[in-house]
Amino acid sequence: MKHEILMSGKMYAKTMEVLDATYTTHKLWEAPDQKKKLAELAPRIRAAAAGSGKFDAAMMDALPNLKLIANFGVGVDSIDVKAATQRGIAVTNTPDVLTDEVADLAMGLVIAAARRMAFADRYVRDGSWVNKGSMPFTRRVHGKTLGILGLGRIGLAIAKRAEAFGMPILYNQRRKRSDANYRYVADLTEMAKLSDFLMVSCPGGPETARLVNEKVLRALGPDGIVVNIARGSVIDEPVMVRLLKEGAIGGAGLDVFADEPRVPAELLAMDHVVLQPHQGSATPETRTAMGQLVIDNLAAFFANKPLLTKVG
Ligand code: 8YV
Repeated sequence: MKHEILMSGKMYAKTMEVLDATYTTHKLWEAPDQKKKLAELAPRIRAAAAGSGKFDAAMMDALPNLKLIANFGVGVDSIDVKAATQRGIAVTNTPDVLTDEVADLAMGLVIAAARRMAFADRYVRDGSWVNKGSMPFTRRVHGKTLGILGLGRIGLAIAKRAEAFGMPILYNQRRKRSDANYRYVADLTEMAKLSDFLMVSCPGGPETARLVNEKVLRALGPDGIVVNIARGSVIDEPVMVRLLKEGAIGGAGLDVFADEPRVPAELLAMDHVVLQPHQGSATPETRTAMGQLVIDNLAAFFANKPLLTKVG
């Protein structure tokens, strides 16, 4: 007999196909009354696969036999991990397999924002090149200083790429790494002041909420560019929008937003920002590998084997 699992949110379609073939899956987003559905499933659900959307303490309380939440994604900020730990529920994520994919997009955003590639593309398409001549000059990337907020797996992969562009690298996080040869700057505002590009690559969640505030952004300055491939919550978004509008910061490359998929209307009208629909890990290779970790963690759980990528 197949085990039953709860799926709290959608994930990569091919991963869902495998889960559907392996388990009796209950897709919460398809239930007209989710509370009722959870109550009905409560006695039987021991494991859940989490895709987009929240997994909060109330959902955990509704599932007293839940022992595992296997998250599709490295960031677990949509799951109340503390509440899970208190209830003896393990949480797994999908680290490493997406690191290089996200780092590629991060460097792409550095270049796209500095060289205004999205604006330039529109400039060609709308006939401006023909009608107005050359477009305005943009900003240099190589040799400019990159300040990385969060030198974790993804931050390190970005640093490695930036080195190839001859960029001096600074980083800020709670603690200095003993294994990294980049300059640690203990104060984020100070790092922003020293940087041409501020790269946000730290985890989301309450601990980093609006860490990139007005003071930090003003320190980055009118020639500075902020790039975010982490979570929209890390930047004070309304403040960033205002400072971009005022020219107090020079530009932005953003893959993530505070209230996805909604993006502030003011950003849509700006030529000095490049916007992406949270696609950092979105290639078939990487999404397949992320899905495999969800599949393998669930399989390990039901086989009473150690989980592969447990958080915390
Ligand atoms: C998303 C991500 O999880 O891994 C993460 O933390 O942000 C992404 O890979 C992905 O969009 C799945 O919904």
